[in-house]
Amino acid sequence: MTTLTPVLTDTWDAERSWTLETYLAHDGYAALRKALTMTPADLVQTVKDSGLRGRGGAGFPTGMKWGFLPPDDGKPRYLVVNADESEPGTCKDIPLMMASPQHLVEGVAITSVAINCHHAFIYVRGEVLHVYRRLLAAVREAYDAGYLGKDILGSGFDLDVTVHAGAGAYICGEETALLDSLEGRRGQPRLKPPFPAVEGLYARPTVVNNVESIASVPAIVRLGADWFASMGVGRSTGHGLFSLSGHVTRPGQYEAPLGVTLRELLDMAGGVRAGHELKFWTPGGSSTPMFTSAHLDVPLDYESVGAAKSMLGTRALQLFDETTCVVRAVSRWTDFYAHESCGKCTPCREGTYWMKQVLRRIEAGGGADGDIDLLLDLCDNILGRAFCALGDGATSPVTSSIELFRDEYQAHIDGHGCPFDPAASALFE
Ligand code: L3W
Repeated sequence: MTTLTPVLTDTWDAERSWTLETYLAHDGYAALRKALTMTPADLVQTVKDSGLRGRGGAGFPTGMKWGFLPPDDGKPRYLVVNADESEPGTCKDIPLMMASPQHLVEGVAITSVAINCHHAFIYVRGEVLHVYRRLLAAVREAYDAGYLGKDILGSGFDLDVTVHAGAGAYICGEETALLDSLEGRRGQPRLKPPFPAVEGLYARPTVVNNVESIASVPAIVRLGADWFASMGVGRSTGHGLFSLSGHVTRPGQYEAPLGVTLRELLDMAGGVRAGHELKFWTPGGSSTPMFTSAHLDVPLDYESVGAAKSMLGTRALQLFDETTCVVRAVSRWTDFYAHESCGKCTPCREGTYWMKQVLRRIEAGGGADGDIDLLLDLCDNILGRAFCALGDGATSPVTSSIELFRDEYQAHIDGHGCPFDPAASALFE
């Protein structure tokens, strides 16, 4: 039986868990002290050996990304933390930053030592003013205690950290759009390559990592790469936050080894809401193809979820029971993507708009024969043709729901309306 692995969540139940005082009482900053005795190369190797993969959705190996930085030429290089969490269902970084922001601040300091960067940025989503304020307070506490600023802990290493609030755009979670936004421009994705590791913020080498990735670094340095790599399965090492939401008895964050199954997580979360059955769920946010109750035992690691034709993404497990209309759910997600498309490329800008129109009319009872194939054709014209991952992500709920629930789409068309009572589901307006 899988049990929880409280590392990032270890202090969340403590009184004033977000303070430096609480963090220090739980081995806080022991890892930074250790890191300052190590060479940058050893630090990068430790993270490579741990097998840590980016926790922001793509699962790219973190240590390898750090290793892509060109040789140090003495000019600025930057660390940018992507704290622009906005994917529907994704809700791990914001609670982490609220409950224990010092995990992130210490991770920023250690990563900066590893890549020899002296100015790091935390780019936080604009709408979450309370998170921005908490981060500002955490960074201030760390400066006052000598963990940031000039001559950190007498090591001779200087580090400034800037917390920057965006203006509330999903596209700014795409790393290059984030960099444009941070530079003061309208956030739109840049062509890659060059990757940020080579030419990023202010055209300088830049590491962009997700909040949870960076917050995972202190424990890896303190407890060792082997400790981290002993958890998980295969190339999906370690543990992570699994966010359960929707029709579940005890929604919330469950920190568990990669490879845990939804069935095991549901055992800990009290199951699907009483008297109901699981109908569909997302393994990693709305842009990952949906699963059904047939996937309860798929190990939630990158490879197993991929083999089951989805993506682990951000481990945002949104659960929907049999009262939920899948067309309605997909229609709401598509509204989101159409609204958040930055407009830079035609397939995404026009395609998400048209998907929204077709889904809305099917849902409202005005769907025509051929509309399901029209949706699939629209997806075909977006997938692989959009400038960044937003367009591809927008097609996932549509194509996967049609594959799994085509009859339900057809029932809306044949019955000239939705057969579900939205009040019974009570998740969508
Ligand atoms: C240097 C190379 N660097 C790749 C770096 C690259 C990036 C990372 C991963 O999208 C996914 C997306 C969402 N030299 C490199 C290199 N890199 N090759 O590796 O890159 P990539 O392109 O695989 O992914 P991405 O563009 O970062 C992220 C999915 O995550 N997702 C996202 C959810 C949304 C949030 C949120 O709300 N904040 O996380 C969920 O599934 O669809 O596929 O750093 O530079 N040769």
